[in-house]
Amino acid sequence: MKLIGSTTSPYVRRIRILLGEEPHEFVNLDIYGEGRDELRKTNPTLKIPVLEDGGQEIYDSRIIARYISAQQGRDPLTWDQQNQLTMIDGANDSAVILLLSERSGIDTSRDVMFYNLQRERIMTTLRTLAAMVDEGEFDDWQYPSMCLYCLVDWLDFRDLVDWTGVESLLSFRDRHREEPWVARTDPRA
Ligand SMILES: N[C@@H](CCC(=O)N[C@@H](CS)C(=O)NCC(=O)O)C(=O)O
Repeated sequence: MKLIGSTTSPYVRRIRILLGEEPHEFVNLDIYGEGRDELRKTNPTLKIPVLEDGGQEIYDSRIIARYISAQQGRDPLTWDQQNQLTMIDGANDSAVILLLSERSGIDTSRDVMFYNLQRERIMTTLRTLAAMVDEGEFDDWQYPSMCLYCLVDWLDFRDLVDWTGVESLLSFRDRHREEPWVARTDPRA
């Protein structure tokens, strides 16, 4: 099994944590630099992660997680867990847009519709996820908790949000720092 990604992507990190000790090769690409040609050969959507297993390529962390979870004999996600993933991905996708825009020299703090929508989505989803954390919905270290961990830690790493009112997400992150593969996949390392 081969996982193609990068050490900084939160979508890749969740799969690395899920894979844990499963035997696999990890290919770390700089997708905006010298690794882009390799990415072009790998995935026409030009996104990571990509999983290759016995001639089967799989795109998108959500589908990759389904594939790995089935192999690991994990229960399929409930509809509520699927909704949690959709919220986590919604916030994550909008935050990636903000980061790539900033790197393109665009001031995303301007009062314009497109960036207002991204910032609003990030905060509405984070507030809902923080309330779920307070209700104990992410106490178990299952795939949705791994995804939430990777989102929160990445938003903090990239300094993309003001945590006022959603501090319980940072406490959630701090409570789970010792989980398997979390330290080994730290994007700051
Ligand atoms: N829905 C995808 C999102 C993956 C994604 O956006 N990955 C980022 C890296 S953090 C990426 O490859 N971005 C490339 C781009 O947007 O051009 C998944 O869950 O795998």
